Amino acid sequence: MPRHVAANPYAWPWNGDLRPDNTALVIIDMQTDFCGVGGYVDKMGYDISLTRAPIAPLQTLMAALRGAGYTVMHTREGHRPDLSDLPANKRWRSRQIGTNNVGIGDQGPCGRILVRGEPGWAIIDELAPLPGEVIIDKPGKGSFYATDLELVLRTRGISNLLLAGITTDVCVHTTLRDANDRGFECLVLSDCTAATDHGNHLAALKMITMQGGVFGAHAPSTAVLQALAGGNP
Ligand code: C5J
Repeated sequence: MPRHVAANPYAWPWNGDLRPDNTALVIIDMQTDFCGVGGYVDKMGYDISLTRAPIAPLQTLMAALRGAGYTVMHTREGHRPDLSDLPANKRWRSRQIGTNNVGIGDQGPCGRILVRGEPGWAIIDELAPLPGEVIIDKPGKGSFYATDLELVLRTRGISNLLLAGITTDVCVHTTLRDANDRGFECLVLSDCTAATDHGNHLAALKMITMQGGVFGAHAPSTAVLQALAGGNP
């Protein structure tokens, strides 16, 4: 019996094959550095109420998906403490915005910015991974680059990805595009993602809808909950 999520621009997934054992929720970079007080995004001067907006809907969705036996995975953007995996241009650019020439790898209110093991790099308590859930540590914006994400997904037989987290226009979109090119069927969750600029969030969602769903589809988390409850055959 096929099962779909009511999504834009098509009922997702394309083949109606939505099951707990072939579908994963991937929550991207819900770290203090991106959505916490004193973190990297806050330090750059952006409004963290935008990047915190996905927290509440994600809590509801995570509970439902975990309860139904779906895989829940997490990513963290961050660099080795010796910064040997931090490209010089990434560090330089990150120092151009905000105050005091402070950027990635430098000391901030939450420890060294986007450095593995520091307080700001941690996933926020509200969305803490459960024991046993996969966490992917990534040095770049995409979740596939220099990680074992693809191997983990293929090993588990996962073909459908529900993408959530921040930011819609950067790490979520890079992951979406890379996943799509690898043949994964992707749904971006419009209320469980956010950007540092709301216009960018909306534009990033709109891009997905071009060419019949060039990267997949998007939908609010309520549509996923409805599908789990048995709606939308
Ligand atoms: C950024 C991310 N925006 N997680 N990272 O630098 O989107």
